[in-house]
Amino acid sequence: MKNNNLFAALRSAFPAALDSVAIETDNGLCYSWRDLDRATAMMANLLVSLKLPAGSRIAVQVEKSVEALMLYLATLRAGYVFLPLNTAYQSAEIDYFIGNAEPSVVVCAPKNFGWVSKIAFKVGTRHVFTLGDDRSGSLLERAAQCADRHTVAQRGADDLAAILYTSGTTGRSKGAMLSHGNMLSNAMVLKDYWGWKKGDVLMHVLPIFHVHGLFVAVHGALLNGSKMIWMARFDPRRVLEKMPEATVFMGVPTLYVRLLAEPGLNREAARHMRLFIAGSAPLLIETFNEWIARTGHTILERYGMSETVMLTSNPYAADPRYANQSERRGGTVGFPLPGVSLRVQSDDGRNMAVGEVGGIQVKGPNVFGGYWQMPEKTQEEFTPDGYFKTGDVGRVDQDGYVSIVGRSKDLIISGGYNVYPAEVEDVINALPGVAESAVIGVPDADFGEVGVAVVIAKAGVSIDPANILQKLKTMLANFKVPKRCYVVAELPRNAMGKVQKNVLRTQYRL
Ligand code: MCA
Ligand code: AMP
Repeated sequence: MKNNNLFAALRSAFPAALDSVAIETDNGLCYSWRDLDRATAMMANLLVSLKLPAGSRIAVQVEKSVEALMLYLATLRAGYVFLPLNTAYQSAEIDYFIGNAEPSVVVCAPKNFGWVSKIAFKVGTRHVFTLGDDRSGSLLERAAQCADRHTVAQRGADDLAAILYTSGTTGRSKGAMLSHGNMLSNAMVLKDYWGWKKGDVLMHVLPIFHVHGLFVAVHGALLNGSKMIWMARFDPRRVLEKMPEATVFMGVPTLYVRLLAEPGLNREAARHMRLFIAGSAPLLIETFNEWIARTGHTILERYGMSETVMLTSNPYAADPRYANQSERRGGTVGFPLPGVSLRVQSDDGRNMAVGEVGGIQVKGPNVFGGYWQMPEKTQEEFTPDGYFKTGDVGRVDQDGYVSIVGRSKDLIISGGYNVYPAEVEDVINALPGVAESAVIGVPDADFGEVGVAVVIAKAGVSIDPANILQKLKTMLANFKVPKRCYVVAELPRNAMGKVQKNVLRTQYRL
């Protein structure tokens, strides 16, 4: 019987020369393909030895490291469900995710063991391990005692492989359930569509707790048997230094903006590169054009979501199979990927004509199965004929290029991270002295968009905006904390009493 475990496909793409370098870290460590195979086998055997129930979630909040990547691969290999958590999340956020997902295993940074284990034990998690970014911690100590051979667990295409939490416009975060089939089908399409070839080297600079860094980048390189140059954090100078050794780079628009600020970014620096890919947030046309002028390369922009992995992409090159798809067009996210059906509909369910703006809906083997333990929410997000409503607003032009022009969901995308104003407003509104608040996104040269909080104090109370921001930093992941806060007498409202965020956006843009 065919094994649809995503790890089985990634493992079978390892090159025959298992002792060649698979990952080179920024501080000079080299991991071979054999190291990846053995270490993931040891970690998988550790998980198996815990005799976890089928479908157990392995929740992980650790700094980026090759061992953290191995833990992801080992979780797939053993057939459990990976649940990555942003390192910026604070205890209240972790408390919610762990409470909601009820993981059997939690892995955290050694310095966080005290508070994370308390949260985990409270919900009945039996195993809490630690993993540092310097190969320290109990996970590796325990895995070192396990055998380095492991038969990949048999999994079906529909079996759950990962849960990614994404916030919502109302209520709490939802766990998007992605199957082995969702991720493998998407990775195989991208391998072909982006022309991955022998000798490609990926420069990996993104965090590994979201779709972009963990799935799109890692699956792309592994499925092609390609080496990765692994950087724990994005440093534009370091990227430039290593660029001559790489051929593929993936980044959110902020990374391109920061690279453009480096005088050393020029044609010479990028001469070995084959492909620059951008996504997770809108790439400004100015950035797209400046990149061409400075490097001679045209950034390939693509579009995806946690719920769907990748949906559309600009073309890599003229391909006779996709007749009109040759040029990468700035300001567009390209074409629906092979296998993805994409349509644009009005709110009342009418298909929009070419060029008309409406809600983007998608269907395909990459689209998730639903939100973890939220069947009603899942149903709300799908149309009766099975299309997923992305919440993005866009159009398809006469050549078939998709453009995203806005969002029907109240969402701020800051430096590639999603921030839901409703979540931040809830936290602000619960602070002493606050009557209500509105959080809006305003344009920002570095992060694309940043949050601004506009707050109304309770009658007779005086509140200090700096104090509010200070408090939020202890309660929310740092990227969710608004960059500015204003205390005002009233919020603009429409006739229905709804806060007019458009008015605020104009008023508070710098
Ligand atoms: C850091 N800060 C931010 C952000 N990042 N503020 C707003 N938005 C951000 N994204 C703030 C911190 O709170 C801190 O503020 C200060 O900046 C410095 O923090 P530091 O961690 O040093 O920042 P950095 O290292 O410069 O990080 C910027 C970054 C990072 C490299 C752009 O945000 C990043 O890696 N973004 C990529 C996100 C990503 O991978 N998204 C993919 C999602 P203070 O000093 O006041 O505390 S997957 C997805 O969206 C879909 C599926 C898709 O299509 O890919
Ligand atoms: P997330 O759920 O964190 O994975 O974020 C998904 C959202 O990011 C999408 O619904 C879009 O709003 C946005 N997004 C991703 N790629 C792009 C892009 N290339 N252009 C504009 N928005 C994008």
